[in-house]
Amino acid sequence: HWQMLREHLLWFGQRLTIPIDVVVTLPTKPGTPTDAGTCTNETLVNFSWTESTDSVSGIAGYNCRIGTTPGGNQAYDGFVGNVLAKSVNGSIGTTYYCHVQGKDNVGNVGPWSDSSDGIMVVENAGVSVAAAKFLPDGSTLGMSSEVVTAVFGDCFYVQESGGIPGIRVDPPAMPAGLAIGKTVDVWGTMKTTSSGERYIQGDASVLD
Ligand SMILES: [Ca+2]
Repeated sequence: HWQMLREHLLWFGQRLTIPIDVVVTLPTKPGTPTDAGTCTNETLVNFSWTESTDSVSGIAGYNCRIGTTPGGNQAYDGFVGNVLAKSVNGSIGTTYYCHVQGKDNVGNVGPWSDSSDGIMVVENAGVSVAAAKFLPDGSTLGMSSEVVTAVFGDCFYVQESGGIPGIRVDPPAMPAGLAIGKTVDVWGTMKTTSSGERYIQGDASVLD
């Protein structure tokens, strides 16, 4: 117990040190946002994530960025409130990525989540190889669970399980884990080579 007796008196006695704990906790890193797969024919692109926590002050909500590159913010950059999902209107042929950051009730922000793995808005989702070949050049498409039948240095071929024909896919870089017999999802844009071969300028993710 202490008491100030009079102001402006200089104190020459023993110094007092009174420790004060200031507790600052930052929100935890939220879960990586997820999307509806590798491609969608819905123009409303939805992302959802698992919560960030803050044991002291509680979570006020999330800063959310949605971009056309991993870590980008070209499509959305803002505070979404205390929800675990955000949608944007996507453009056909564009791939979208999302990452989020928790904000607590006293304004501290935590680390950004990792970026989602991307989802492309396409005109034609779930098409077969045969159907893809009927699509005009420039059509965007997605194909599910195709089987890899050949792999070259800069392209590969897929076909339906047990089916013929196959179609060539030209990716920007060969997908990790790609090999003959693997099952892949493929998405991209239909094109035709100068020699008349139909192919997909696109990408793939290996499912198993
Ligand atoms: Ca995805």
